[in-house]
Amino acid sequence: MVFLKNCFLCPFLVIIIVLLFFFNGIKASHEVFRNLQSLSSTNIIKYYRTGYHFQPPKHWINDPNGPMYYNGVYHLFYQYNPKGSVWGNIVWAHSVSTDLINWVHLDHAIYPSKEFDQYGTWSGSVTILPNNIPVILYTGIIDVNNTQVQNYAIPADASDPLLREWIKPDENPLIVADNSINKTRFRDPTTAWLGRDGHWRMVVGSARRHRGVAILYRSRDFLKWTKAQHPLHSSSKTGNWECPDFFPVSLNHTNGLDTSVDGENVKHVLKVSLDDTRFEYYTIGTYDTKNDRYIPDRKMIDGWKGLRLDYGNFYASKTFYDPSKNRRVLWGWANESDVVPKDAIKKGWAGIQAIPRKLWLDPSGKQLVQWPVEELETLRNKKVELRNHKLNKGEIVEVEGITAAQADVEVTFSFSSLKNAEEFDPSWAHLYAKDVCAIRGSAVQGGLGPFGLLTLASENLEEYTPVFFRVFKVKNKYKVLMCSDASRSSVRNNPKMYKPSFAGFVDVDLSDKKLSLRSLIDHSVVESFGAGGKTCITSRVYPALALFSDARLLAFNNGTETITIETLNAWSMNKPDR
Ligand SMILES: *[C@@H]1O[C@H](CO)[C@@H](O)[C@H](O)[C@H]1NC(C)=O
Ligand SMILES: *[C@@H]1O[C@H](CO)[C@@H](O)[C@H](O)[C@H]1NC(C)=O
Ligand SMILES: *[C@@H]1O[C@H](CO)[C@@H](O)[C@H](O)[C@H]1NC(C)=O
Ligand SMILES: *[C@@H]1O[C@H](CO)[C@@H](O)[C@H](O)[C@H]1NC(C)=O
Ligand SMILES: *[C@H]1O[C@@H](CO)[C@H](O)[C@@H](O)[C@@H]1NC(C)=O
Repeated sequence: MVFLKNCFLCPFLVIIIVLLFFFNGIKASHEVFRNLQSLSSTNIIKYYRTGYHFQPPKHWINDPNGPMYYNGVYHLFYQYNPKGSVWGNIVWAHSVSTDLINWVHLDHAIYPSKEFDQYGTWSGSVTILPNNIPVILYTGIIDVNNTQVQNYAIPADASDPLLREWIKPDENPLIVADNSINKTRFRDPTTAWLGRDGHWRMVVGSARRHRGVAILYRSRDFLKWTKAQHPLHSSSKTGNWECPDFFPVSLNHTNGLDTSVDGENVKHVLKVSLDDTRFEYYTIGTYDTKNDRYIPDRKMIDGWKGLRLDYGNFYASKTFYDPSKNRRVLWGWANESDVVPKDAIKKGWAGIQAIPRKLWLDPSGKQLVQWPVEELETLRNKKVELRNHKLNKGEIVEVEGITAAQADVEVTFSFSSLKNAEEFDPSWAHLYAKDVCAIRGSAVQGGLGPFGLLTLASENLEEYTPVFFRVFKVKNKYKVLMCSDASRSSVRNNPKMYKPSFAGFVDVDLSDKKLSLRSLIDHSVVESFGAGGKTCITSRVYPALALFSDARLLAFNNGTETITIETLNAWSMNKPDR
């Protein structure tokens, strides 16, 4: 083997083998730290805790599970370690709300207790049956080898308005992997949908070698499930699919559709979380109900370069249909990125849920659009604004008079010409947007842009997280890059800290010469929505100086084209009452 003769990788292989030996854990989607997972911290570090994002009082959280609206109450379950702040001991924690903003934390809904889940109660979904009974489908781990099965749970008392207690009937497990399925890659059942033939369908995430697969099951009674001959969909070289989400969207309007809706002017979306990249991708396509197959539209990229719900720190997301407001709502997990495990123990908590977002199909049919749920606006407090403020090259303006560490800001920028747009270097054609952002950051002066916001900035700009646009010329067209760049977000000198230059391209018509941006800033998270929610980026950042009242918010322009802030509205954000 040529590879061994000239083995520059060998030192790394040795390190990997040593690491595998040390952690000796099951390689699932999580790093496993057996010695740390039940270590609780006595003091909770406050300064990176968020003010208005979803977080339990302490310990580790990951995937949102089974979100639903039921009899007037929103339910959010989520993967939770009741004993510590790294992944482990996972249960389904349970919180309820009437407005998606104020949450009450209840007892855990599901936790390992039976043969069919004693080694773990992993992610899943809720389906509300026609008799108005919500049923949870979730993945149970049945042995030390990480063997995965699909189970169900039902409310002990469906008339309890909070659905506090859940039971796991004896028919479990509902589904075990047959021989064609890798038992350790068989998880995260979706919400089920009802076909015209009266049979339920749902998919489970999996992989056949390096091909990601959404295995399809059918059932008449929700208890006996049969594997379909073909998966709903699969895609080569994408690795293991986690947390699949399959749902219809309407071409007519921005309202959401119940998961079983199909017919005229309905498209379907398949979203998967890729274990290999730890990012999520989706395609838009057609659900061929006759053959029970999903077919992505021709121009969709079905892999690592595809569309993403969020180009930042956002994973294991899941949508649900909210009949009370006719919308489809998206939840997603934003992990910590400061962590070496030791830090997590010290901090006493890890992980947040991103602000729930309404999600719909762009009229072009080419992408989804997302916007924070309107309820968030009830937390807006003191408002400040800027109107028609010009920014020449190198100029900045501070947005004064708000709590810049806990704020919501919406801004529309305009410019008078596109002629200053820089050429898009042809050698970047194969790069990801984030790589272009790393090369052309906010400090690299340009033509049309970079311009945008400087969030969580310290007094003398020693640290800041810029969220900005940069417009490039490609032949006769324009390409808009949106960045949320954590590379200067903290002066903390921890070489292990993850400070990515997250970015996505924005498919937007520039004929009105405007670009809009909204950022939700909350101590250690900046969640941004470009061009009305066409491109979304969540960054987790850990400033050392820009804490509480020392944080500042500014707008900047570093391009030769003068930029006008047409309108900028910024609000201090209240903490929810609970
Ligand atoms: C786990 O895997 C090992 C090695 O393949 C095997 O010897 C053992 O019997 C398995 N344990 C269970 C509970 O399946
Ligand atoms: C099954 O999945 C595990 C990861 O969960 C992987 O290590 C293993 O190689 C897979 N087995 C086969 C036969 O593909
Ligand atoms: C979209 O509009 C058409 C024509 O009005 C109607 O037939 C169809 O049911 C609508 N579809 C959805 C999903 O609202
Ligand atoms: C704008 O560019 C100048 C020159 O490169 C740089 O010093 C400054 O930090 C940049 N501003 C921002 C906000 O990055
Ligand atoms: C979040 O944390 C960073 C830094 O540790 C990792 O690089 C990411 O892979 C991780 N994201 C997920 C979804 O686990």
